[in-house]
Amino acid sequence: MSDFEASDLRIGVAVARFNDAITVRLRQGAVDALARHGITDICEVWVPGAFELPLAARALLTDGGCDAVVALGCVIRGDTGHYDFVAGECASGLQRVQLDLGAPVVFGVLTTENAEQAISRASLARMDKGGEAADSAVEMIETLRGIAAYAKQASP
Ligand code: INI
Repeated sequence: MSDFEASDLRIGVAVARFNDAITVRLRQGAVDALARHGITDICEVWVPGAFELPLAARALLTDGGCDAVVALGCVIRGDTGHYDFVAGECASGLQRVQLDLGAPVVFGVLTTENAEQAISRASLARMDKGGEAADSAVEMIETLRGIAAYAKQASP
């Protein structure tokens, strides 16, 4: 972990209810990781499914005043014929929000073949993808602020 002071950040955590046995674990991993960074200002919202995450992420950045958003969801291929639409639109929507607004929106959405893979990725004791997503959000804020500081110092 770097010495970046993260404790004054406001982080949005958007969680999809679909497959909530998995997404509650992703959410716990993310909240625990944010606490390790000293972050207490967390704006948490729940949405019906992964498809709704981009709109929630956008609102958290524009209306919610968040510095970054951790978007958490779980799309399991076996569950749906429209897996590719849900997963693909979620990913491209989140990417679009972060590029349009210039603020980090982290893709903490599991896209798996089956429930076993999802359980393993969400498990705090195993892959902890929720915690990884939260760490990525903090790292990207630090990176963007570093670039802004460099640009300011480099300009005449
Ligand atoms: N949403 C998910 O988050 N994961 C899924 O696996 C999923 N499946 O299987 O369909 C899913 N569907 C709901 C979707 O995200 C929307 O909430 C719904 O279509 C309403 O817009």
